Amino acid sequence: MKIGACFLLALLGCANGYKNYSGFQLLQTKVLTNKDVDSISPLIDFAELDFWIQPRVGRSAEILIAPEHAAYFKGLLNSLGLEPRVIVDDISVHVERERNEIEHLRLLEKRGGRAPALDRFLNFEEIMAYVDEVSAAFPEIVTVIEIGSSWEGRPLKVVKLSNGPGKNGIFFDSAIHAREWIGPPTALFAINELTENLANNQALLDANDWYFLLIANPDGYHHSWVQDRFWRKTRRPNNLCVGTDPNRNFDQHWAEGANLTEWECSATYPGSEPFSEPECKAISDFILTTPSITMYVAIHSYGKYILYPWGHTNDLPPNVNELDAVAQEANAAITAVNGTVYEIGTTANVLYHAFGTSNDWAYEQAGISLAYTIELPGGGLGGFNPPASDISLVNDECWEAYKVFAANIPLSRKNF
Ligand code: 0X9
Ligand code: ZN
Repeated sequence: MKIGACFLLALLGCANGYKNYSGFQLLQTKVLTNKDVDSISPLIDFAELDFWIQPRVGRSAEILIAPEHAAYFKGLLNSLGLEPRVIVDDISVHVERERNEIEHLRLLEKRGGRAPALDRFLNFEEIMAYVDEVSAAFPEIVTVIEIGSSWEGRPLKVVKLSNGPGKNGIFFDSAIHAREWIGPPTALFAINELTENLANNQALLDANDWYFLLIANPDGYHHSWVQDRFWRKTRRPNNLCVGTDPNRNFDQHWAEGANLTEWECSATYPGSEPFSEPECKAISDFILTTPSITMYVAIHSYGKYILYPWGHTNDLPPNVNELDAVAQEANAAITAVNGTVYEIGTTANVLYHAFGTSNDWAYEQAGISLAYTIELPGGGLGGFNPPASDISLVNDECWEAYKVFAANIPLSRKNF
């Protein structure tokens, strides 16, 4: 049995259960023109290519590629005139650095109090343990609402912070994309500010309720810790491959524009039908049955963007002026911390077309007129694993932005 398991792991290219990323390269294209974006776009859904930065005019795309496919795809990109160059020669070096750093910080840590470790990344169990601790320590403020379970049976826990009835609320989803580890720390930081540090933040809780779904994709998040650092999707098996992109699985212009040829194995596979993923269905049910939530923020990485609808069209949404004004205010608050500047605009205009996202679903289907996606900074050379030393600045910046969002919570839902 043991030998069989080891043999299987070896076949899968795993050492100690970890997916082996040695020799995986991060490629960067030249700055893309309109025509370049058209010629690279058909490659987006190729299972062999993991786009870390999607193609867009005036930017370079970044693509992770396995060693066995590198020569072919570099040739292909070159033949399209996209001038790929290797910006990270061996991404496994970064994965190992990160793993060692986490172990090192864990050893140094002497946890006694309730405050979460805010200076390193926390795994799913550590985050759930903190959720239990904080709700036990602040029962008059913190309620944990289990809104459902993941495919593998992990709980989807929403932390609700409230000091009285009758208030409107802001909802955050984070780590819906498993590998985007920089999101949950910013939500943990906010929870800590509203509990341990409430004396300095009382007005924020007097004004409204706060809801945090810290890990919206628990199976994927767990998988990204124990097996494949760059896992993005859920873990429900399909016919050919495992996982659906939960941020393509919401029932809003679902699967429009999806590439049918590289369907199930693509990083942005939208699932067999809208809400095929229990994680997405649970979010939708919870939001629809909690009408006091009138603001939605999806926390992602990486790229330093504050995005708002639409993703499915380049048209502007009805209340674009209001959406933009609050985003500008949030960006100004971020910039005031340390000079960091985020880019602002609609997903389709600033980034790329995206269908079936939680952000646009909340806006159109739930009538949440202020609904955003914040793409937090990348870091180091491999964008999804910034060093732990970056966490504190990102937390400080995000906290300022989250306060601006909360200060602008609409009074009610709206259907345009
Ligand atoms: O592609 C995505 O789902 C998000 N980017 S990421 O690199 N984190 O995967 C952007 C989606 C933003 N758009 C909307 N939510 N509308
Ligand atoms: Zn994401």
